[in-house]
Amino acid sequence: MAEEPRDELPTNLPRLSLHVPEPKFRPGDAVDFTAVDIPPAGAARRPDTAALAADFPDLAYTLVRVLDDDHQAVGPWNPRLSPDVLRRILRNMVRLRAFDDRMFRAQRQGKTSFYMKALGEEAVAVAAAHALDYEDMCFPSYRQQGLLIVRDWPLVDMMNQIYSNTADRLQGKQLPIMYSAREAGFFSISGNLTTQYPQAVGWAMASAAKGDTRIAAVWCGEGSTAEGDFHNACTFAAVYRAPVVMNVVNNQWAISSFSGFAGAESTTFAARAVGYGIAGLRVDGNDALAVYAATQWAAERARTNQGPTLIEHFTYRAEGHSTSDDPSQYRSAGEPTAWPLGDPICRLKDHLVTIGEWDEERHAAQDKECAEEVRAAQKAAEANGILGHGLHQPLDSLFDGVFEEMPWHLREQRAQMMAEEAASGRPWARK
Ligand SMILES: Cc1ncc(C[n+]2csc(CCOP(=O)(O)OP(=O)(O)O)c2C)c(N)n1
Ligand SMILES: [Mg+2]
Repeated sequence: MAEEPRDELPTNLPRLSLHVPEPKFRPGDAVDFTAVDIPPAGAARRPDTAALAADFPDLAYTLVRVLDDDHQAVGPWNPRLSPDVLRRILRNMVRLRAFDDRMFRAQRQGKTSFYMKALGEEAVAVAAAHALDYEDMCFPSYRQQGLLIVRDWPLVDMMNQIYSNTADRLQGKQLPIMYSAREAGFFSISGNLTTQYPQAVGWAMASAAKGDTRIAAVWCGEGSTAEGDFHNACTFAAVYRAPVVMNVVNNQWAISSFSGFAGAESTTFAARAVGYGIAGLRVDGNDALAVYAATQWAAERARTNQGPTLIEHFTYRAEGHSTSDDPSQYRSAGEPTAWPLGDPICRLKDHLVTIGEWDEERHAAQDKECAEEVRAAQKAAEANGILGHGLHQPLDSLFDGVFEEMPWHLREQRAQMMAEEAASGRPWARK
């Protein structure tokens, strides 16, 4: 119970008050992002990967940027990728956007209950997946479907999971979009925010304890850094110098709470690293080349036993949080277009065009090809059923897959459920 206010207060002391963060713009407000500090591309230094974390705390407070306003790749972080690799990164971002677009619409058509887009943040997962080794273990949040897309996981399999249909390998036991693909080094997504952080650090520690060569990479949103799990993971990673790349995707929003509620008014998210003695980088998350370079640098540190790196990807969530969200209720509609770091796909496309390795016609044709690839995958997935067309899995499979050997009380519950269903006459009980 709250304590009653005191009757008598000292007259010689100021009254205490709390600071409650408030976002700059609310629905209907004109948006002006000029206060967002954007250092020029190429300005941040690039320390040697063997440098001590304490030697470059400044990199946690700036922005590593490679693509400049003239679409050139500049500065010490330029990863100098071949045009072929640049085109592959671009294509995978386009594939991801096409996938998101199609599945978002599928939810609106009632074919699934839930979907989450990565609109505007495509570079974060896609460029990182290109910079990591296929063998490295990824611990994603729900917004890194780009990892699976780059690792060429079948789109049909992802859709089967979204539809919880007969071909869903997870048998409808996970919320749509909470994929799990061990063969692609993609750890099961958890709806409980930030559990993947200590799991990733633990996996990385195990890899090192076994004398293996594989590293881990993990992602969470900026809002999720407020979870205790984030901080426990940072402590373990710092103490044991775990071979892990820790990514914080600062897309400014955590459903309807803005980044200020996770601490963004006082400092950067990359600055969390400084307090733990971890290497920290703050990166332009809409610059695929900067994301690639930072990930490659952090991965090299991890591979050479220099320990963990925390990378803040400064970006913007251009869409609602999920299909269950309506951002027009809490933020200005002008924000996504006013975001000063632009669109990651356009920026990489403009770079390729500028260096003479791409053109608008090829880009338009690629858009069509990727949309067609996704459409064909959707058709194949829907042949296995969509959510809402009744049960796709045998009812008694509900209890499978938790324990190696089912305990007696679950066997009893299963038998009771089946008996009740048989008595109800509902069709699936007879399966
Ligand atoms: C432990 C826990 N708390 C709250 C939620 C509800 N929830 C789901 S997503 C979300 C916002 C997370 O925001 P952020 O970490 O910034 O990631 P983003 O969605 O922006 O990618 C919240 C509060 C949850 N799933 N788990
Ligand atoms: Mg967020």
